[in-house]
Amino acid sequence: MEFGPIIDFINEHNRFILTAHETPDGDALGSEYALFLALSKLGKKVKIFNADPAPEKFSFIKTAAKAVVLKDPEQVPKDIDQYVLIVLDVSDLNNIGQIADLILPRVKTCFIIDHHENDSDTLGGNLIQKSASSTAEILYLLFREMEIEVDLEMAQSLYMAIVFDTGSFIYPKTTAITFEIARDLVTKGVNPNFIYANIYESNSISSLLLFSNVLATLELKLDNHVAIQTMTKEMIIATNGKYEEADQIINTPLKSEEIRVSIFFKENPAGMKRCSMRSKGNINVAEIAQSYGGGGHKTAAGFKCRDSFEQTKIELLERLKIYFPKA
Ligand SMILES: [Mn+2]
Repeated sequence: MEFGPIIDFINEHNRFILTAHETPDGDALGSEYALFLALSKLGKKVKIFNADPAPEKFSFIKTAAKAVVLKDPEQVPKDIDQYVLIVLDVSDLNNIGQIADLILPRVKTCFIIDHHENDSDTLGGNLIQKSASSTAEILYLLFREMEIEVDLEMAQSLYMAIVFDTGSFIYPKTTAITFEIARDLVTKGVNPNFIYANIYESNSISSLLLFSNVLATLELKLDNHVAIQTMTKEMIIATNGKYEEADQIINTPLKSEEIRVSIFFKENPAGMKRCSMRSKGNINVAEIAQSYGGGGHKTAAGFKCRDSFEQTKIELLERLKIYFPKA
């Protein structure tokens, strides 16, 4: 990995704003926390601004890093023109919400650190490593290069990010490097079961009921190779479940051997519609997501739905047909 440009960027500037993609996930938050702590150690002034709140389940990480939700222009530092922006875990600047309007045009410059497949925006510098399991993996290697000591607080943040983005070390971008890093973080005192339990065994009963509603919508298409599930805002309201606790539902159909693609249509309580896709093997769902203005990885991607779920469903099945010629 070419760390020169990001190291120069860090050395040349003193005030940093960190952000990540909308609806930040474990990797987005863990990466922000770890980089916040690393930059603070170097004596830099650092702030984290996100478009959306951090899901409750990640609050078990006790850290000095505070991810602030940017809601109104008053929150922007007065000396914003003295700051630079580092965008983490996303390379499409359409996916950083109001940060793109309130922060990006007013900072000195910006740098992107990411591992998604999208064609990246290049407003400033870029460190894109598509083969990395997570943004946190790239950051760990950067800290090692810069000889920044990873303390327990940073180690927990990085580990949370890696566990989240690899589905506990099983998704396709999990490599020997991922395990080497995990080994070092555990050596530093991270407790793997503690992190796992907080991420994957901490949902509410309401969300379990929401899950049962969503699973009941399951449709099997293209000779049982494609599973489709739908979560409406009515289901969220009726069960009192949490939208952000529904992120694992998409993985359930993939446990069946025949299922090669899992599609999840979801609507948040405000009525915003999204489509997430997961696949096995060679089916590139990132390519499909990109054609709808979204992005992701080859086997995990998503986009915002402009049309109805029904219309989008028809189009997606049409696109997926080529993978299942016998269906
Ligand atoms: Mn990530």
